[in-house]
Amino acid sequence: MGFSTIAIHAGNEPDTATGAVSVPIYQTSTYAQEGLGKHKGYEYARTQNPTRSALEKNIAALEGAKFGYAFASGMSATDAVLKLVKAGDHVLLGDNTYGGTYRLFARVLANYGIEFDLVDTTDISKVETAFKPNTKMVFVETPTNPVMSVTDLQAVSEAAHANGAKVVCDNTFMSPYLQQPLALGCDIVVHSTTKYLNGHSDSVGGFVALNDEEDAQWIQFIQNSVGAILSPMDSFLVLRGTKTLAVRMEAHDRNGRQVANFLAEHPKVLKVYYPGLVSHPQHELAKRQQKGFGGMVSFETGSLENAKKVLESVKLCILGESLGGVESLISHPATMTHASVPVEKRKTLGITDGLVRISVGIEDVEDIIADLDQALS
Ligand code: P1T
Repeated sequence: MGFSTIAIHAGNEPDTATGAVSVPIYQTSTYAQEGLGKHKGYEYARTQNPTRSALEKNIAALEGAKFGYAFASGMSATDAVLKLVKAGDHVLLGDNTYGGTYRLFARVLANYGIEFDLVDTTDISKVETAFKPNTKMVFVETPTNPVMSVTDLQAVSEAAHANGAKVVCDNTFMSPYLQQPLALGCDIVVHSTTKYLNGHSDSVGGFVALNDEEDAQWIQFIQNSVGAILSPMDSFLVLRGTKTLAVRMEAHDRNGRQVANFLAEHPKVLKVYYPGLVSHPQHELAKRQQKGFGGMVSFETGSLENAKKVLESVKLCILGESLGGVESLISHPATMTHASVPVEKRKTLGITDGLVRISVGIEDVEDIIADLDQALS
């Protein structure tokens, strides 16, 4: 079956009690049991909820995964995956990730004995030499937030497996419509469903998709034991969102390309970060690995003053954190999403004070471009 058919039907069977076509929001904390140990498979809503189960089947199917688990946020999904490693284990972390992911490693997991090193995963030779005897996991984001670096997932997976490590890919920027990490050899996919999967800027959530049964059982155990579950209402919202994922991603991709081209030719823009531009260092890899380039575009304005002018002059684009919604959002990575990354590290990655990031929405692209044009001038 094709992607959209799976998106609309996987997990979305009509309700057995009423025939409701849309999966009901099972807003309950517990379930009546017929007798001791006799129940319909649902005991307590942290452990099982039918709305969440429907979403879990849905996104797992979209990622081509056997198992999927929905969490309260992207960060809690990542945290659950990091519970596959133990104190004394070592993780290779891509040197550019969402600031919150870096913060989780540097400020939280480090306190629990999880060692990590940052590595430029766009250069496979750097990955190959970074393994240590205790390396158990490689965690990458591709394309990265916010400088859009692209990692060869197949090459990283081969290197990791040769060294006895698992590969986790944060697929938030692409969504399963534009990139399928498990098919490229990765072991685990994580998402912030807050972004494209939900797509309407009205829910915070996360997801873990994987094929290994033993790891899946542990993730499920963590989901229940720690309890950072996605609520029934949010599960419903994301399930509603994924039905239109394909059409939304096509529109984000179309608009993203046009906005990137416009910015690349603008005299006030010093540099544009977008894998769809032939000038992007991993353009050929992105063409091969992704079905499109998506709607995330970053650009360099030269200074904090210039960035501030653009960010405060836009009228249609909304100044705010997050991404992946139908509306265009504009942000300042250095002071917003990546403020927790040390300033020296930010500089080497290109996360300067002049960097502006746009999550290109699915409005009429002429209106987005006109807004950016007036803000830049
Ligand atoms: O916000 P949350 O749902 O917990 O997801 C965290 C997260 C994980 N991975 C990536 C690639 C992300 O971009 C994010 C969250 N990012 C933003 C809020 C942002 O504006 O970049």
